[in-house]
This record gives sequence, structure tokens and C-alpha cells, in this order.
Amino acid sequence: MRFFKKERKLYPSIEPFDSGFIKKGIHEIYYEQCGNPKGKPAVFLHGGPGGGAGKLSRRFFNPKKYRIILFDQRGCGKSKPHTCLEENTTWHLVDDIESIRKKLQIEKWLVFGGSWGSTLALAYAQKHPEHVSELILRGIFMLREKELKWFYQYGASEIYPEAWQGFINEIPEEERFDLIDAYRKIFNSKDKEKKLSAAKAWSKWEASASYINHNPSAVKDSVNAEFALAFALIENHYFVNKGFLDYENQLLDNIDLIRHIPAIIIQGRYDVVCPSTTAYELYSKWPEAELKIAPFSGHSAFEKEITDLLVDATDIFGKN
Ligand code: STX
Repeated sequence: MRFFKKERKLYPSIEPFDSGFIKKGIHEIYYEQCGNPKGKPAVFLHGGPGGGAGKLSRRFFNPKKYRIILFDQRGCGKSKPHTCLEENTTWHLVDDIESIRKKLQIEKWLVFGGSWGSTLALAYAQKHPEHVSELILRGIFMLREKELKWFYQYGASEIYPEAWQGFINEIPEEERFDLIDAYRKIFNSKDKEKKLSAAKAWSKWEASASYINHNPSAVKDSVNAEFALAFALIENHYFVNKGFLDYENQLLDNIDLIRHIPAIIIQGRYDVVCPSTTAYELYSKWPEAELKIAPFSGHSAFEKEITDLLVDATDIFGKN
């Protein structure tokens, strides 16, 4: 037992030692490498989908120990074309991860993913278990009907009523019985102004509910037009299509394919975006994994305890 636990911060800011684009059909996927070129390979899978990796994500890993690979998933961040939904499915992303791995001549890597990044990590690991050395998963999301309904229809609405009001204000009352679909109609329309205002509302709702301590700067960043359009349109596209999974419980049912891979699951007790039940259901089918519940945290990777546990986890696996 450690009584005086040292507070852990992110590792210092770093710049990539290599970056580029991989061309796949109509898409160009931006990737970068940071840290130690001879270090232990780790790939960072960002959230959303549509959130982009961003600079802070480089800092969960000790740059002296890790060769850190980050990329922006199709249609978001620096990847091109921006907000493109064609040829944009979970399985395209899984294939992109393999393309990056092969291009960089990596045999096995640690896979790190939070929120939608955890969904994608599970999908990738189950498809290519032989290339995954360890898994660090945070704020577990398995894209099942009950998870989508909780956050976009009824549930989280009861906890953040004022932010929820902003989310539903975009939608006429008679269409509110299916909000994901109502947003889909707007995002597929030609009304650019309405599309942008809906995208901002969609993005702001998620940012508002992601922190147990209200985080005004995260909420402000979430309504940046370029970010909000990619985030909202891509998330909505994946959710309307149920994550392009063959069936609802696919990621849970296939867990035996990856149970041999060392894994740490990190979950905020008060995660309102991806409630703890999902992490617990995953752990129940995967008892070899280590489940760490942060008792005073919400969803974001930047909740203090969560950052701490994530950096701890990369340090633990960095010793291997
Ligand atoms: N989507 C949850 C998710 O993956 C349902 C997510 N939430 N916020 C993010 O990702 C960003 C931090 C990337 C904005």
C-alpha cells in the first residue's frame, strides 16, 4: 500500500521524428512516430471515431522507452479528405492499422485505446492477435444498442440536463424519439449552416459530459468548426451503422481470441459517456485482464486519476 502516492503527470511535449501519409483508395492517412526509434513499439488509437490523435496523446508514453506511433483515422485530424465518410468503416480502420504496422516494419506492438479507441483496439486485436503485445484500454465502449441509447437518447440526459438541452435543441420535438437518426438527416442534408450548428451541438454534448470537473477549455475546443464537423459526422456515421460489426455482441463474444494478451482496463467510476457496466462486462469475460476503476473520475483520459493510471500502465508494460 502506498499512502503518499506521487501524482503522475504526462511525459513532456515531444515532436515526431518521422511523419507522413499512407494512401489507401480515396483516403490519405496521416501518421507520425515519436519517442525512441529503437524503443518498444506502441500504437495510439484515438476516440470518437473522428476525434483525431492530437499532440497531447504523445505524452502518455515514456519517450525514452517507447517508439510511439499515432495516426488520424480516416476523415479526421490531418487525414484527407476531411470528414469523408466513404470507404470509412471499422474494418477499413483495422486494415489501416495493419498497413501502418507493415510500413514501419513492426512485428508486434502495444495497442493503447480509449473510448472508441478501445472499441477499435478490441476489433483490431481480435482480427490480428499475433501482432499485439499488450493492450491498454480506457473508458470501454463496445458500441452496443444500450450504450448508444444511454448517451444519445436517454440516461446521460438525466445527469447533464443543461448540456442535454443544447443537444436536443437542434432537433424538432416530433423527431426527438430517435436523436441519432434525426442528426443523421441533418448531416446528410445540403444545408451547410444547419449542419455546422448541429455538429457543434453534437460535439459540445460529448465534451460537456466527459469530465467530472467541468472543463471549459475542452468544451470550447469541441466547437471548433473543423473538429466538430469531423467528430460529429464520423461518429454519427459509425453509430447509425452500429459500428459495422457483424452483430451486436461481436466484441464480447470473440474475447477468447485475445485473452492471452496482457491487458489493463482503466475505467472512471462516474464515466457518463461510457458507463462502467461495459468495462465490467468486458472484464467478467476476460478475468485475466486487470481492471482498474478510478473512484473519482469521469470519461476523459485527462481526468487526473485516469491520466495517472494510463501513464502507470505504459510504465508497467514498458519494463517488458
Ligand atoms: N464516443 C466516445 C469517444 O470515443 C462515444 C470520445 N469521446 N471524446 C473523444 O472521444 C475525444 C477525446 C476524441 C474528443
